[in-house]
Amino acid sequence: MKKFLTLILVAWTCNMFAQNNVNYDETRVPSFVLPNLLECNDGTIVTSPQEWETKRRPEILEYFLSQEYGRTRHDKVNVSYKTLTENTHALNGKATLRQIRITFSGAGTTLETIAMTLVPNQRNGRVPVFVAYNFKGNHSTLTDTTIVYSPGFRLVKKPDDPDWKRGCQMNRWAYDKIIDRGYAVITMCYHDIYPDANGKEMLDHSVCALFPDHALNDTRSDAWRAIGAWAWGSSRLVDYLYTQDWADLDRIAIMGHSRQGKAALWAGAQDPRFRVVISNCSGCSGAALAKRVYGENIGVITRSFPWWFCPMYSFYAGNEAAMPFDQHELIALIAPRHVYVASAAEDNWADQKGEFLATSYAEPVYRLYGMTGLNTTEWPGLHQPIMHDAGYHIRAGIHDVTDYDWERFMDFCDLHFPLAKR
Ligand code: GTR
Repeated sequence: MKKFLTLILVAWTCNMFAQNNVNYDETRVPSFVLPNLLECNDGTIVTSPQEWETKRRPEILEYFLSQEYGRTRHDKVNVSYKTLTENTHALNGKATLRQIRITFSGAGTTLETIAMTLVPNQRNGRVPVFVAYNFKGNHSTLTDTTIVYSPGFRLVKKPDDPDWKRGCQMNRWAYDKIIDRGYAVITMCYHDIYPDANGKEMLDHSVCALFPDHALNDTRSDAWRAIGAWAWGSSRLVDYLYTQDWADLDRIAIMGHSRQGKAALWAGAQDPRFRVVISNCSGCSGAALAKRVYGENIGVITRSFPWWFCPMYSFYAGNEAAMPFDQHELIALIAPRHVYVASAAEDNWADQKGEFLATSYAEPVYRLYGMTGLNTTEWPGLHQPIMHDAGYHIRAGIHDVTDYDWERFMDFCDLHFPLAKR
């Protein structure tokens, strides 16, 4: 009996080791065949945008809904907005900063979040907008003492956490540059939508609780979780923009970094109001191809962050070869709208090459629309952005959002956004 137990323990440890084993060696990337974007499950080949939209695209969307991020809920939730503050002299008089309390209610639950907008004062008509979550609260993006702490923050941060410091993540928010180029920003702390930690308490404090049967839903293999909820939340920010006379509804971009890069792609795949979708260092389960199993892999991510994905996704832990879909298909769901993927040279964990290849392999769908994706399978060198209907860059440095990234994102939006409406 003792021997048997030891054997089980050894087998379990080996399995855990195999799953935790992270590969950084390009020569050990397994050979794999990606599912053909244009081949329907019944074997027919799509040859027109119409066939793509009515037949193949829904099949691919269904994979992501049922096997990776879970099913987005569409039941009606009541929403109200209250402007808490308005400062017309923000950023040395260049911008107007507003804080808006958004109250959601549904299924007997109420949830409050706080959005913050920065709108250029010098403008001629409506302005383009970046929708982008922050990680550490609205207060982390500026030192302004009037900024209210994001309500979800207290659930995940102890009172002595350094992240309570105002402006603690200002480096990620090139507000001056963004405003100077005529763009507005709407941001919100992602913890307000789904506090980013494990456990039932977090689920209960998330927007998932606004929907009937959320506890029951919890156990279904396709139950949505944090990434699905964050994607839903960014669409709610777009709903708010639709009530504002300064926002140009034809020029809305979403930008997400890392775990929010994953959520941004998922939001962009589902909500056509995002005309440009930007993923920065999104890595595993974002822009990177899963079947390369390079850097972070499904085994590692589903064990570290089980609350991000629907339960079904962990079936592919150490088993990427069995996936009937891959992340290039998530990117292709965004076409014919524009997608931009960015990598950082020191971010091997996110598999930069896999991020590039997935973007590149979305090409056939752009071609269906008579558009041009990256138009190359050759990975560019540092600081050589590719900007067609899809775009990509890799810059020097670590996993982060830098001014260089924002500048390229704005170049890409300038290229694709229609001229301003007056
Ligand atoms: C890491 C995680 C990545 C990425 C990153 C982030 O710990 O493994 O998938 O999401 O966090 O969000 O910064």
